[in-house]
Amino acid sequence: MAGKITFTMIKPSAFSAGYTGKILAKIEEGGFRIVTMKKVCLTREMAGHFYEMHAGKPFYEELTAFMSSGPIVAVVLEKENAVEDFRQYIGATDPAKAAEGTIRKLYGKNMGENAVHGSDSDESAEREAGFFFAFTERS
Ligand code: 3AN
Repeated sequence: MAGKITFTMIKPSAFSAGYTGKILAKIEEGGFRIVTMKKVCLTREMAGHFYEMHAGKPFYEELTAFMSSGPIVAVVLEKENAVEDFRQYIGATDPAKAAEGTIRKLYGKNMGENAVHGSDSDESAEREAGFFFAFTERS
């Protein structure tokens, strides 16, 4: 079943804690199809480009330092209503405020180290998927 896409990253803290398998299993249990994925070590510059809409915000330097501190897993997901459903599924940005059972509640530590990224719109999902993957890798 073809659906819309969203993009997620398993963040360095979750990857280094060994949560990648559990998080991917939970994502699939939620009905999201893994379209493509890869492990990547972002440079500070790459992280800066990915989060460029946040440039100038108080947490930007900390965020880009963190996201380039170790490997991440970049994943394109497909599902009907993918962006909105995935944001519901992962929970609030702050793991302390995330609903019980959500990925950020289960595996997040704080606002920055919140286990996973989730696109905030269809346009962001396309941009973010395109940041990591060529169109030919997305089938
Ligand atoms: P979300 O990922 O839930 O859409 P955004 O877009 O507001 O959240 O923020 C992007 C990323 O920046 C978040 N995933 C989070 O890791 C980080 N972030 C947001 N707000 C803060 C903050 N106040 N302190 C530290 N990191 C933050």
